[in-house]
Amino acid sequence: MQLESLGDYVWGADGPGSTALFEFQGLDAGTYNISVFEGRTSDGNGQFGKIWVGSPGDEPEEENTGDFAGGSATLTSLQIGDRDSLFYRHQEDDIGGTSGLIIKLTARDDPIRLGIANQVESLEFDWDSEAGRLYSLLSSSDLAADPSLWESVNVPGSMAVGDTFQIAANPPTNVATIARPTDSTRFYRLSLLPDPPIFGDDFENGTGEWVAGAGPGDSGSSTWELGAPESGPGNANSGEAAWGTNLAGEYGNGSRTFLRSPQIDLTDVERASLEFYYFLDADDGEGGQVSILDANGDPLRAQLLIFPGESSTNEWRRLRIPLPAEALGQTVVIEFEFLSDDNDANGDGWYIDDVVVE
Ligand SMILES: [Ca+2]
Ligand SMILES: [Ca+2]
Ligand SMILES: [Ca+2]
Repeated sequence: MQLESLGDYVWGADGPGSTALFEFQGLDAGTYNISVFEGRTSDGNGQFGKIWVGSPGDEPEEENTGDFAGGSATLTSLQIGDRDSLFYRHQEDDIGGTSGLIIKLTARDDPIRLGIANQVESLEFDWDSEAGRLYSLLSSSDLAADPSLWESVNVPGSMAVGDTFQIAANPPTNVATIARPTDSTRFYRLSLLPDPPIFGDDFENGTGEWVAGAGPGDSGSSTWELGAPESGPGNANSGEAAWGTNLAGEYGNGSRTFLRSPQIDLTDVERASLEFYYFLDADDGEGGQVSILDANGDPLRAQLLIFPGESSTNEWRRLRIPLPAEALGQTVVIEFEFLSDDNDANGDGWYIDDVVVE
């Protein structure tokens, strides 16, 4: 998915110096060859990009594809772990472009070793586990059945989340014992579950510890409200509820109104991304901004993101951005602030839903 656009890409053009960053999530762990190519055959000024693995902060300083004008470039033997993303940053130079990317898995990482001991009355499983990870033991009487149809086994000590019994890691080796099933043949596999988000709120369960308030000079003409939007997008991005600067009707003049998240503990976190959905309809010179605050409400990173008004997004948009280094290793608060001027040309405002830090 597209992660961000810089320079002219924000405005839909593609002038020299513009960049566009793409993130590919959820790739199977293994070794990869990554190829990028340009379909156009005549490109007099070369074509370059950056390809890397890990997180946005691992971006190389310089291009690393080499010149692939009129052809292609391939980076070989990239190791992608199960927590890694693959990134491609396109570097625009006004002539040519990127026609595509080929992501080729050349060797899948070895699966986790799962041992099973038959104890007559019970079955004892053991596997090598990694700190902080979550596992699920899956079972089926049909080896050929689609893995998504295998049932999650209720292992003693596991935690039910939906239909999945999550087993916390107990490194270096997890041991789980279950009563031996009565059927004559049964198959088991171990699933490594994705890391749960550090923080997430779809706003379907009330205000919680979110705080709506006003900054210095606010006129009081608009406030952040939680509920079903009647103006703007006309609906929440998920479920029934979202936050909006006036859920029914336009915002007023002179707004400086903020919405602050609960405290989010990033004490032991080395990298994290912020994701949320937004709808914005504001006049020129007005709009929203996102800042990262510390636990006392002081800015760690003011104006991490700025959303200038001018026209309406017309739909909910997803945004995902890595949290800056200043925000890591401590407890933070995310602030969404909406600002309007004293000009009567106003819009439906800013709406926020589905905030996730992971
Ligand atoms: Ca070029
Ligand atoms: Ca919602
Ligand atoms: Ca205005």
